[in-house]
Amino acid sequence: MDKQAIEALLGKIESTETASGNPRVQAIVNRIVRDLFMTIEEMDVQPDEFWKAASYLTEAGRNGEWGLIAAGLGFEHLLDLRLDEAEARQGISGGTPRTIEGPLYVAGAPESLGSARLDQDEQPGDVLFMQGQVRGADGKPVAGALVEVWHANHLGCYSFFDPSQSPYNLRRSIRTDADGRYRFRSKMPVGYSVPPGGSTDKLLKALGRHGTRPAHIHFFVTAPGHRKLTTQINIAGDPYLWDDFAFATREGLVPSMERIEDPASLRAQEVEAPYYSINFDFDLHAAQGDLPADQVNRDRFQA
Ligand code: MBD
Ligand code: FE
Repeated sequence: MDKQAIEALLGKIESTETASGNPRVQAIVNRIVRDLFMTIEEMDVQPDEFWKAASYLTEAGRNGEWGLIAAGLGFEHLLDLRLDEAEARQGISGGTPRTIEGPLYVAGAPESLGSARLDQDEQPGDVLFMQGQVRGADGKPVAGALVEVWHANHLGCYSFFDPSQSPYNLRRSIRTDADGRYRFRSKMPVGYSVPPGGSTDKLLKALGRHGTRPAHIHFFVTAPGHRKLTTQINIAGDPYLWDDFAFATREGLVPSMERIEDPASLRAQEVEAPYYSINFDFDLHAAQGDLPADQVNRDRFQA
């Protein structure tokens, strides 16, 4: 098709917009419509294909899978890379790397001081202890920081989204103690896979991709005077460690894990079988102006 005819149509559409609209929305929508017009033209998209896409988008919304699709197409990781760059431009580097929140956080988990047990439901798998310190940019421990932690069970499923688990199973909020320390006991998570037959699964299959994440544990770390950290750690040795469908694995977020089996330790930790232990410290950046917001607004669930 004649590109000038496309330009003429774009111009006509944009000319209907007025100052009563939102200029930011106008600029972004105009850009996306232009890009999609060009895609339709250059890829010779047929009417059937266009309407199939419209149905797909409708279905994905009805299924509540937009958060999964954003992760799977790499949008969420792109936003992380852009935040990293914005911080680097202000001379901020180092600290614990951020990585994506994902769509499965639930607000309102029980809060405790210093330590918590996350596994409230009976479930198979190895016991996992994880502990460490929250530190500020000066390297000093941060007392009273809030460490929000959430992860999947032995089947890769998250409470709230999986009605077979009790509310807030494997979800807790831990305040660091006077030495800036947190500690929790849980059960080893298994990697998540997108719901079979769902919208994300269909899209990934059409792309010849899988929809599996390596085993991981999510964190929000917040403390007054510091930038909020959204991150995850991965369980070393997972076959999908560097093949995450959400592109979230990063150097610095794969702590070594110790298997502990000596009887004295088992007794001291009140566990019956050998367990795993991960030490991991969170290094925060100081809050400062001239940086993109560290509190990201998005729709979140509250149980
Ligand atoms: C998850 O558990 C997750 O962390 C992300 C990012 C996407 C889907 C499931
Ligand atoms: Fe997750």
